Amino acid sequence: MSAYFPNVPDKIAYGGPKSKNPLEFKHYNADELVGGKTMRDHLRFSVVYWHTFSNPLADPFGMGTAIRPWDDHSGSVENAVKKVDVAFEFISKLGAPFYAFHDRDVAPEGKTIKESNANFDAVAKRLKEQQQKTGIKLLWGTANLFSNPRYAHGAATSPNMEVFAHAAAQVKKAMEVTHDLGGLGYTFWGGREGYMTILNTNMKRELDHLARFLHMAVDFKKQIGFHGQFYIEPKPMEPTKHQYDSDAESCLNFLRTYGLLDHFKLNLETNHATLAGHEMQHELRVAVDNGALGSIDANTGDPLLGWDTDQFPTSFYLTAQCMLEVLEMGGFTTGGVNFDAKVRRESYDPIDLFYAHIGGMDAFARGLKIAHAIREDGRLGDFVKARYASWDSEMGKKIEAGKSSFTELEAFITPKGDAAASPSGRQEMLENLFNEFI
Ligand code: XLS
Ligand code: NI
Ligand code: NI
Repeated sequence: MSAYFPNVPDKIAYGGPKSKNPLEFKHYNADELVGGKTMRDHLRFSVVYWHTFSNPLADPFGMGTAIRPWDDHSGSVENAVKKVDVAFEFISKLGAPFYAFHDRDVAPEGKTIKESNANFDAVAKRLKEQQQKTGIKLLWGTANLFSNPRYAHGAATSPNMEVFAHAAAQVKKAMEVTHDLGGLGYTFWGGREGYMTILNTNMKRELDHLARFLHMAVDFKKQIGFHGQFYIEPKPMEPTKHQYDSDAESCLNFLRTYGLLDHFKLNLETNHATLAGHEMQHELRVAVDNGALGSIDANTGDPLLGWDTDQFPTSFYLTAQCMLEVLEMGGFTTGGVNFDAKVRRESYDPIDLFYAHIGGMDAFARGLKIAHAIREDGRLGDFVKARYASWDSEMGKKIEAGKSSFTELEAFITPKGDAAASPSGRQEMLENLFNEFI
């Protein structure tokens, strides 16, 4: 079945940490148990259609460099159907159980909504056949509401009501197709939901419209009986200067304000956390603490480049931090580790797509083992618990239960003269402890 990647074996094998074969996993061993669960089930890897099969690798200074022998550059439905076969050969060989797409990366947009929908249906038919043949599942679907010039001013936050209506029609279709393909989720990334200048912007009205849009999506979900999880994917900027869904906390606040919290979880992306001035672990912790971590768009930025470079994750430190939070929440349910990442413009060969994904999967597999070992060891968890020990005292418990007052606390602390000294935070010792496991 080596049609498009003839030099790649039918299955990327696990070669172990000593393997020197770049087409073997060093750490990801799908069936291996970590804490009683297979690595496959812990990590739930997913390949993204847009970067892996549709991205020509252009940048603002130059055209695409990607060599993709299967692409005839016609933009035809026939070529899109062929690309499905390429995608499923790739994902099967890699051994990832899931994939994700935007409507417009799988099928070309037509001149009218009708034509676009027909194109989408034609390609979705092949996606369904390939899913059945390979057992690969759709982690989530989404609609591209940011590439077409009609969305230049936003989609659900456009000042133009007809653009809002167009976006509604597009999301309706993307939800139907996702549902039909048995998708486990549906993601909303506000591609241009934000503003470039506040001078021309009615922010309140735009946010109200975005909430209306999402409420309609919730209604439509019920209408068609789609039980997949809805996700919001935060990002603070790019393409707009200020995106409304800027980070985990702001998304949760938005969802809470508009009565949407029960219907959405977060899909957190590493490079977006960086752009928001947060560590990914911070974003994940916010979501976990609110019972709202759904899925991860796994990638990484370059510390010296200030934009969303969407690189494949390679740092064990980063992946261990991510997996600590995932394990803390008890593992993924509907979501997974979705590689929203692209190879560099200089890495234009088809084989580079394999090297990139193998490296990302290995980085997360190793991160999983590190995180599991840190939790089993227990010293880190014990330290944090001990740091808050005074809160387990009688008075601490009373405050936490909402049963104390300023007056009572004044009477409690005044005779003591001052608060007891706080023990050292031991940051460096804990950093050393973390490194013991890397
Ligand atoms: C862009 C986003 C996008 C979403 C899906 O920065 O990460 O790729 O994941 O629309
Ligand atoms: Ni993403
Ligand atoms: Ni991104």
